[in-house]
Amino acid sequence: MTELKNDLLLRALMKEPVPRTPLWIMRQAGRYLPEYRATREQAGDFMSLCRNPDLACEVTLQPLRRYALDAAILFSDILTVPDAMGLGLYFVTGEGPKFRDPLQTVDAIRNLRVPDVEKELGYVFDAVRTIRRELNGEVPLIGFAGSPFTCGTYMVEGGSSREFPTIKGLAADAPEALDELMDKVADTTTEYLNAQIEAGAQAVQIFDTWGAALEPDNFRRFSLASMQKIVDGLIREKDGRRIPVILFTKGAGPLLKDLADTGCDALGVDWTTDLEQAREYVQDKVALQGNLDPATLRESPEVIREGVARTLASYGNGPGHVFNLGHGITPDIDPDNLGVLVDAVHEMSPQYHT
Ligand code: 1CP
Repeated sequence: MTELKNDLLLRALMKEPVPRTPLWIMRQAGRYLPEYRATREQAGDFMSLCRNPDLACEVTLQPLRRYALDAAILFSDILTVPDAMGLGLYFVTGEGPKFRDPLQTVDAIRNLRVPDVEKELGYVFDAVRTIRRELNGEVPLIGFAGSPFTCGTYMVEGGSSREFPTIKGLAADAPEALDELMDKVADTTTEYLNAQIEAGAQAVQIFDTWGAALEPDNFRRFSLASMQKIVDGLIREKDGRRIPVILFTKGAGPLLKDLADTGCDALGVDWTTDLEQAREYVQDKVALQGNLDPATLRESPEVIREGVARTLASYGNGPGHVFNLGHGITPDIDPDNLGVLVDAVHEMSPQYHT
């Protein structure tokens, strides 16, 4: 294996000392970049892009050519897992992801099978191997999956949702069926992430975008418990290095306390919780990643720099911070504005690591 030239991300995720705060950006490969839109066009559509290891590698590397980022993140989607479970993922332009066969009954959940991950998702592991080879040790590669609850919302509702009527109905009327769904997706996801790690992912993040839409007790029963099951089943060391696990529940707030007790290495934090407060919640048990509001990137360079300064100051001194946005970068952002943010993190963060 090639020696890693920049391991700042892995060190920060382990709360080891670093000379400056490392950074990557959620959704760093995506529609705000003209070169991404051109490659997607070349692929034909989004899923064809995900299924083509060379083109998925190309879009993974695009943001690294523009910006001094400290990690690459695999280009794929969280919904490849439900797709592999037989639900038939497709995309409608302007409407986002949809499933041809959503899980509309308790029987459909009972009949759901844990798939052969190598067979159904081999294209993802091929992409991971291709990206690792092309990265040539410049920065680490982050693998990822969705949380079972977040994937479950799309599997049950059949697409994006704001109110989650069907899955909340299951939580109220048939909670054992929802437990069973969470278990099956957790088992599939554990195998899926372990196969990404075997293929070369050097850290993994679980995206729990919708878990905090539940009441706290239901968050713990369905979303937290299923992420705990995954954390317990993951490969945590490979080639003599720890494989850090990051959990990102959007809007977690005080639930960060519960998330810190799962045995993960780091937690993503969104902008509705100050990092100073988040540090208190987790009692320095884990590293923290975040948390500038992505809306800041629509503002002037001065406002962006102020946002970076505030975020770094909010975490304060010492190791254990990975700079990121509090959620994904949106398609309307001017790529130059992300450059302002990246330069500001490089310039302003060393003072917190003396
Ligand atoms: O038009 C296009 O090109 C498709 C847009 C797109 C992109 C660029 C989708 C469809 N997925 C992706 C890539 C993607 N999705 C990544 C790539 C790696 C990166 O650079 O970060 C990742 C990590 C995701 C994760 C993802 N997909 C999440 C969790 C994170 C989050 O942002 O909340 C969710 C909820 C999805 C579902 C999904 N896939 C695509 C869209 C537009 C959505 C969101 C739909 C919704 O809001 O309900």
